[in-house]
Amino acid sequence: MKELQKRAMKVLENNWKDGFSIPCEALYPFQWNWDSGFIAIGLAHFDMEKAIKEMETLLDAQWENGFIPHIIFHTESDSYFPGADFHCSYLHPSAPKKYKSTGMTQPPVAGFALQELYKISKDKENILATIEPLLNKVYKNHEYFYNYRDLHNEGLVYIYHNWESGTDNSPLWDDIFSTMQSPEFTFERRDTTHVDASQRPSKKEYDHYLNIIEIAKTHNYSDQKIAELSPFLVQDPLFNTMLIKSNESLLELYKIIGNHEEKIQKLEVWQAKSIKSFNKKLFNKELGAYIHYDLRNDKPLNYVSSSSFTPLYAGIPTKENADILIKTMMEKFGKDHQYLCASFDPTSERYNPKKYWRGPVWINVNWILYNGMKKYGFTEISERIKNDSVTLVEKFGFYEYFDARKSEGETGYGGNNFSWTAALIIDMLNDN
Ligand code: 9WN
Repeated sequence: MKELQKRAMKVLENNWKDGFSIPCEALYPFQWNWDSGFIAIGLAHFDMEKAIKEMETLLDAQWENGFIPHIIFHTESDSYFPGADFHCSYLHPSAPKKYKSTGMTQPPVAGFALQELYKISKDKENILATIEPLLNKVYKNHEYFYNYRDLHNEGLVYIYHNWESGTDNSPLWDDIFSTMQSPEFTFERRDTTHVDASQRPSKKEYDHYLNIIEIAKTHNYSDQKIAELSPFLVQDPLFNTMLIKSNESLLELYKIIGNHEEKIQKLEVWQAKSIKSFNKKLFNKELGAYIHYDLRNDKPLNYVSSSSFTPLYAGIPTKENADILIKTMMEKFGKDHQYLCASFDPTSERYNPKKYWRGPVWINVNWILYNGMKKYGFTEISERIKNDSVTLVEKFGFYEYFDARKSEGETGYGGNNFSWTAALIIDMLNDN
């Protein structure tokens, strides 16, 4: 076994907290939704029991209406803001009494994460029996999305907060925040006590983040009211790709298990509608990339980010558009002096190579792109993205994010000993 894999396993072992993993010490001391899915994939390579437990714990926090929160506050900790007392998920009538959580979600990775567990497992029969009840919860979650988050019944679901995107302070959101008059909140940041402020969002941005939550809380996190009133309402290609890929995983697994005809039919209808609208509404030919759509202000957000290429992972683009995507990526993000793949267009004025989602490379997005490129047969580039990911981690450690400029990189950024970085490096090292 490679030395790097051993080190990655150690990171995951240290971040395991009795039933779930934290993304990293101090900076993120609770369970995060999409982190858990990625972490479970890494755990599955050496401890399937923990991988399953990670998913069970996440899905146990599901609400009665199918919603799965973005953070589950299993323990008390004051090293993170905003905590359970700010989010007040209990305001929503469907929230369980058992857990404190946020009232927002994150990209729905649970479906494909469970399929990865199935693929990695050596005992196919047993794992299917174990994950079947979990798949049913994921199905219920997708039902929630299509029932409550698909405003125009077009198969594209919205997010109502930038934290739901997972790409929290992307320059994409600048346009939306400029339409908001958020009050100045008084609060104590915790993230900047763990990480240099130059690598984190600004106070002004946090005011917007808190403002959107306050609006949702005023209406007890009602989906209907949020759709009506939230200043942030976006159809995000990364988020919808995760949903479509997870639909596909549910379909494939239900077909193997058998006796799920009704669900299969529903999934096929969702899938066809989603993919059609996705290509029609979110592909921008001039930019050669998928873009985000601002539903609140009814306009496309015409920027290229690493999210623009993720639809490859769910087989959404035609072969022709896949070629266009790769061309755009290589021209803007893939020069010899760059590691793939910066999180935002390096040729844009808004690009900041050190700040969080405004430019740095993230290993979870690289993993999504790696698998997407492989699917379409872009072997050379998929190998490059895998090698770039491994090189960054070997050089700097298991950081949360990295500088895409080869000449500038002296260290990784954000949290260190970061779980999904470790987990997905393990998965890529084991994929030949
Ligand atoms: C808010 C945990 C999470 C990731 C997100 C990443 C960051 C949180 C924060 O950390 O967001 O959810 O406080 O900055 O942006 O993608 O899930 O690792």
